[in-house]
Amino acid sequence: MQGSANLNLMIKAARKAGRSLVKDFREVENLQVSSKGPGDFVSRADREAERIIKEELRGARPSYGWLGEETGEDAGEDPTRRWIVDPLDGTTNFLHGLPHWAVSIALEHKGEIVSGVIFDAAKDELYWTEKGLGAFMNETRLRVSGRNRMIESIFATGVPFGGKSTLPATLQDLARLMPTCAGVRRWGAAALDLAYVAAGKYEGYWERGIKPWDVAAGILLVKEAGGFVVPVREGRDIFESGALIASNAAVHEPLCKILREAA
Ligand code: LIP
Repeated sequence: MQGSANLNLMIKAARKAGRSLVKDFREVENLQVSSKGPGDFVSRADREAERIIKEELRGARPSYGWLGEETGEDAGEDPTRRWIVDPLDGTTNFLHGLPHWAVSIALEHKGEIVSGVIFDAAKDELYWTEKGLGAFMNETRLRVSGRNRMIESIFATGVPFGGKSTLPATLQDLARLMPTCAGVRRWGAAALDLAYVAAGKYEGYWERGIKPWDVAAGILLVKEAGGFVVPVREGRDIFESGALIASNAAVHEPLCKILREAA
């Protein structure tokens, strides 16, 4: 399947940043035993990955805008297009030597995500999508799962940490949802949670208090794999509210009902 020139550019940037992160990840494992831990080292690895991506993308498309987790927002001459980038989604996993993190890059055009790449470099799994073209992992086409019974379904979420205000609502979500399903996972990388919904591994994912760069590429991936992505509160903008529900078609309604009643 042939993607656009922009998609190829995004894949190139994600692979290049991924290589740099894999090299640093090996080092992180050695730093766990030091009393200071690998915190500063990981911050540098994260910033370096964003630098690499920015150099690749802005070098080729200097007029596009930019929204990156590390370097923030920069409008660009072309107000209709911007890159939305998380160079290292799953930073806490990376910091603790857990191989579950990814590079996430999306391209937005006139307010709509048109291409997305999520690269799980530790597992060499490249998720990619383009509007109207479908969703893929490496060469394999992705489809959301067909499971339609809540009690057989597995869901993923992110549980707020470090005193975030969204914790009580998430605990309510868990209390209402867990008795109805086969389990809830909290793996710590939103981009991969969405990729796993697209790949039919999870039936759904939701999170409150999430940032655009964590989910921009994954939202399109789920939609292009035949799933649904909606804000937790109807009518809200996902990026502004930072709260979303993504799922296969079959459990979409019961999942939304539970999560919308919780808070
Ligand atoms: C993290 C997410 C994680 C979520 C955290 C955080 P980071 O992104 O992917 O799943 O629960 O709130 O946003 O900070 O590792 O890029």
